[in-house]
Amino acid sequence: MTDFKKSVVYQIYPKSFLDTNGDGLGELRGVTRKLDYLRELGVDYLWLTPFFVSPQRDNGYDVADYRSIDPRYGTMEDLTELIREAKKRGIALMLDMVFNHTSTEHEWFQRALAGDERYKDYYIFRKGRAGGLPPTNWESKFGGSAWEYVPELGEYYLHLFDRTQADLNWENPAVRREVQEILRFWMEKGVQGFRFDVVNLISKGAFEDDAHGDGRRFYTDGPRVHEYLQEMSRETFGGREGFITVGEMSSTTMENCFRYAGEDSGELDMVFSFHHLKVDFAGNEKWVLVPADFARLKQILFSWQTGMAEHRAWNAVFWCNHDQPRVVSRFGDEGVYWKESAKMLGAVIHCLRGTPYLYQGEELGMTNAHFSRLEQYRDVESLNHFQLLRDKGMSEESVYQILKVHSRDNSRTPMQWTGGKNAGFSEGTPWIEVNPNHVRINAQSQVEDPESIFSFYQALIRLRKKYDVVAYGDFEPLDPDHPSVLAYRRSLDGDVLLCINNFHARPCEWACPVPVEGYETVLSNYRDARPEPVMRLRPYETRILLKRGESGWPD
Ligand code: TEU
Repeated sequence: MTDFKKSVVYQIYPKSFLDTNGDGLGELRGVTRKLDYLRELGVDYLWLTPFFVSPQRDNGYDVADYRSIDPRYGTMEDLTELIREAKKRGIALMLDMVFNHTSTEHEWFQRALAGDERYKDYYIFRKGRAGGLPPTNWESKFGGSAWEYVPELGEYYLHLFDRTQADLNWENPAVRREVQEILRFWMEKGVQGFRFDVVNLISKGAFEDDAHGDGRRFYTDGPRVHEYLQEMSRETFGGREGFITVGEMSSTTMENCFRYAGEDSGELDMVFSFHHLKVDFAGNEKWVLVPADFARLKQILFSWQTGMAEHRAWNAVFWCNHDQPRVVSRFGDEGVYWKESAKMLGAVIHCLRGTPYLYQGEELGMTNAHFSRLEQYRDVESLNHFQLLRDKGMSEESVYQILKVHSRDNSRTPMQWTGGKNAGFSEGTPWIEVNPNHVRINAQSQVEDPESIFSFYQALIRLRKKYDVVAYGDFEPLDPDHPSVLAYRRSLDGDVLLCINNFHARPCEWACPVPVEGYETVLSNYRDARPEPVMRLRPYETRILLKRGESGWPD
């Protein structure tokens, strides 16, 4: 069985992966068709974002029926075929479970709306305050109030996300039992893992006004969250061989993650945290233009690496997902150093202590969408914020500048398979525009090219399989205050790996704080990247150096 520490997870956004029936939307069969490509890359698990029945207000994160596949994505037979075919290739499937909220079209919510008390207690309904005010001043993550008024009931319901995503009431044991049954249902179908959407928001604390913020301090890492996760694990996947679980933790604290992903806490295998991806925000404010703060990025990554290790807890390590802009556009370079920077960013993640997650197209160096007209945007968050920023008086041009940098649509453009029509994604009209740079950036031109970004990712994945130090080694930052280099050491039983990265387009000098004798370069994005006491690092250069201990070099 694959150990999750030795594994690499590949995230698929099925809607944008491969369309096999010409309707412009990708589906499960598209994933099955590309399994050989994924095996070639070397990944172990596929995390598929939600494909359950959904009105798609938030692209499937608004689930209306947890046990059925949305016909847009295919059928149950398609899924079982995908599981079977993936298994033949040594790949297992992880499903994305959204249990903080359901779609308002879910039968439970519909019954609640009809006044059925049993189902009203599945959600969080509250009376408003005097003067027509909602129960609290909390804000939705997608903009506006987090409360929606239902005139027929004379009450508001809570929605931390879109108003069509009503928060579930985990205090109610019946809700928790429903969740467990749904998990067991999918486990019986043969899935081997779950990703839990915003799972640290499920336990709401006091319903009070937040004088200094948007309300998140009342429901983030809430009072009973650990109890709920332990119960869920115990009743379902806990202790299953080869089963992998990851929780998406929104605005979490490291102390809570010690428990969510602690070796002995019986909650989850690992966590996604996002602090390192807020280094181009102003505090928690995403809808601004702020240059990425490299020193902060390093400080956050390093503190999570060392902190989690000290507490025997495990990180999921990543740059990209369907909510994040493309990393090469964000922390790398789309121009002359496109290839070098994409490879360097890959190296940084894959040598850290944690399970690497890569998002479709990252292995090709796919870039941001550069949409410049509102019609091109699809995401509810982008559309809401366009309006909110305009209402604040910002010019259209400035709003587009911000969306181009931060919109979630950046990562949702179709996978670039070829340089041909619609990047080989669809014969029809894609639901979201294809990036015109597919003529240059595509899988077809990279798979056979030993110098490509794809080949580099393959090599990174092989490193993890070949050398235990990559998966299990201790972590230690090197020269943490250097203004352009991010470097660290991993060590295990006498084996030592150094990962040295120039994060800038300017060459720089880096004096290696450890003697370089005995090291060999196992991977780099430049030729002649030797271990030297003082390294002259070229633009976006990465050097992965390894010294073998007693076990020596394998053949
Ligand atoms: O995302 C949770 C979340 O809070 C953020 O990633 C958020 O989308 C972003 O920071 C807003 O700027 C998860 C899913 O990954 C996302 O696609 C869903 O929209 C969201 O939950 C609601 O289910």
